Amino acid sequence: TGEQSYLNLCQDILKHGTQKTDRTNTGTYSVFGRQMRFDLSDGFPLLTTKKVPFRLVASELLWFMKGDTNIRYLIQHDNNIWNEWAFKQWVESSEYDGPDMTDFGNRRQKDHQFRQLYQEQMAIFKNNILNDQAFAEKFGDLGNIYGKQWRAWQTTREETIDQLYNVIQSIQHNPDSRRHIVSAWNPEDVPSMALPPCHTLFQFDVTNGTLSCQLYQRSADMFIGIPFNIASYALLTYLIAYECGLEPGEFIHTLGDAHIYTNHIEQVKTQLGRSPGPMPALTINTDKSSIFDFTTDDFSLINYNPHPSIKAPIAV
Ligand code: UFP
Repeated sequence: TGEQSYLNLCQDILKHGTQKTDRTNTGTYSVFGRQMRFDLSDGFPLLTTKKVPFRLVASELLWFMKGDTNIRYLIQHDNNIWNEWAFKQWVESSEYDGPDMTDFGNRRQKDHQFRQLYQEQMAIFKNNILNDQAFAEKFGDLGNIYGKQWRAWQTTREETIDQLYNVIQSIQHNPDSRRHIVSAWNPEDVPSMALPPCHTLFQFDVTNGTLSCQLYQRSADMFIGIPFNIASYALLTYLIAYECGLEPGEFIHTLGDAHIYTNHIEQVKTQLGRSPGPMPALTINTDKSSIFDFTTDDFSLINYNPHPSIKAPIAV
């Protein structure tokens, strides 16, 4: 369990993974159907074998919880993790008349001159998102991704469903229910999303005053995405537990296609050569009564002493 289960799964994929082509033209080693478990009463499961940027996990989760799908909030919080997805929509739109950005994800890695052009265009794009409200509304929105589905799932009867609010109500009023579910996978909306949800559905369980969460993730980039996803759902579980007056129990992470990109192999091996340290602890500001009023200043990690971060290209 814990960080070791993450490291074991990486080892398993390197050893037994099947080489596959993928959407991003990078290539992966991949396995299908695996599970990791993290006991949240042991501490907060932020990996220690490399530094994981908790600050970015926190602002992204609060962004989801607000029901926001526009990258403007993230950029205001100096969080750039979703920029490429919005940028892609912008450079493919008819209003874009800058240099050709086709396949920028791959080209920026191979072509130094192109990389500079890309960085210039990205800087202009970010600036416009921050300073031009109309531009942000049009090109900063990623479509009906997580925030929309969690907080305002659109029904055929022109109503919206607040799944996150509802699940908190059901945990509080009917803890033994086996229906504490939130789904981000909305088949009608999938084609319009910048990126179809990777973390598709989660379920809570209440046992002996503790709250556990299991996530089904359809597609898992083990090196870059997964350490982040573990931290994000662990944090969500802590927050929902706090809201419901429960103790955090387990986070169970179930994976569909679990893969290591071929250009992350060396980085994974470096990480596997390191030994995990003690887990940090999460502290929550108990002055606020509702997690929906939380800002990134309302929780922090203590005793996080990871090995250094490891750089790797991200597939777009
Ligand atoms: N990915 C993650 N976690 C995430 C996220 C993306 O691992 O939270 F948003 C990775 C999985 C995959 C890629 O490598 O991003 C998505 O590509 P696809 O939609 O083709 O599965």
